[in-house]
Amino acid sequence: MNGSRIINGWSRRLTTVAVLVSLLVAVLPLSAHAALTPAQFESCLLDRINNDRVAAGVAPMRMAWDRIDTVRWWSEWMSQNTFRHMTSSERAPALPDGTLTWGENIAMHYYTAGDCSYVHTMLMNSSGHRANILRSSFRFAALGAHRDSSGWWVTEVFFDAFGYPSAPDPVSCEPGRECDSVIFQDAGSQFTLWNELTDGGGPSFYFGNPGDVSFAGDWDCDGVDTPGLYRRADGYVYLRNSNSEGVADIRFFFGAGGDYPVAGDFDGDGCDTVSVYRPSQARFYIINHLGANDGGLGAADYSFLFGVHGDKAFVGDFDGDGIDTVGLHRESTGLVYYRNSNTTGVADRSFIYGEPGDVLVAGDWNGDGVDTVGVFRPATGMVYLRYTNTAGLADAQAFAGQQIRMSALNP
Ligand SMILES: [Ca+2]
Ligand SMILES: [Ca+2]
Ligand SMILES: [Ca+2]
Ligand SMILES: [Ca+2]
Repeated sequence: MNGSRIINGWSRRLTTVAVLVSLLVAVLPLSAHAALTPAQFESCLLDRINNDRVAAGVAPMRMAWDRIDTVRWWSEWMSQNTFRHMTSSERAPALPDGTLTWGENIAMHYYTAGDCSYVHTMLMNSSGHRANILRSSFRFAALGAHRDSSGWWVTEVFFDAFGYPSAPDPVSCEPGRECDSVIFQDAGSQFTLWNELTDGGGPSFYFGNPGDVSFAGDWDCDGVDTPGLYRRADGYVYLRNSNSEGVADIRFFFGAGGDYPVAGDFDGDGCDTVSVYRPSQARFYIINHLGANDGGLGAADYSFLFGVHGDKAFVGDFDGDGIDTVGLHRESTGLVYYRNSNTTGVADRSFIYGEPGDVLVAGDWNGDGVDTVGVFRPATGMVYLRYTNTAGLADAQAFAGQQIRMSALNP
């Protein structure tokens, strides 16, 4: 640790909130190791922190995934401005309602490669930072890392809060049930499979182009859901029959420019097909077969009016009768409403779920045969699942990182 340097360290105590903040900077020579991503660096820090806590007889901390964006932002802010602690208003988004106690470490390390060990060891060798890392009253850690040409900038906020987290982590599906999994699409059109939202990211593969709107379904009726894409500019549909890298197995066009794709089993024959919602008309166009060979599908089997211009369409079996029907989500307010038949009429149910900007899908998260809502929140990378189609807190949550779209995958 030659060259490490403590710039400042201080602590103060408020009546209800313990505040422990420390700053640290170190200089080390560069090496040829490959650089980690910020997410890898943060996970590395959590591992080191928890190894040291367990060795000291203290319970490990859990990552506060829904608070990560604030500490990452702060690390980036320091890299562009100056090395200092957050003010209380800057820190506020990192601390949930009901915060009982918290502490903050910041560090800068002039070492752009290797893993997080140098930064963590430097912090552990400083009494104030070490006390924060090992404090038994802290149960959660929001760890944010940012790398620039000079090195790694790190912000660690530790806390405990009453009523946090608001939702438990998802648990594996109960024996004898079949629960939906999910597949994520990122901005580069890379797909990542998750097994029941519990494995933190399974196989990844590229499919389609950035900008394609993804969904999932069982195109060949073999019981396995796989991705599909809709190119909204020209109405082209690209379907893949396996969850692996490769070109589309099925290509055709349906709908018109600007349509929004929906996929599901609208006639209950066990095969999913691709239909569209035309926002300009607030009309769904449903068709129960797929096209082929770059051809057009022709007219829809039927169409019906539903919803309000600008709302985003989703599909699910909300009453468990084996037939998928349509719903709409108003991203500006979180309003969710759906029908249990593919016909014009008022919504069979409506409620508010999630926050503005959330991306909504429906899936059978708990394996009871009924599809319910889940949202992906791009701003924080969090997924929130609800086991009933009602307003309320999430029944489970997970962290998916930088994705743009989530689709439910039947097992
Ligand atoms: Ca299939
Ligand atoms: Ca069908
Ligand atoms: Ca149904
Ligand atoms: Ca369910």
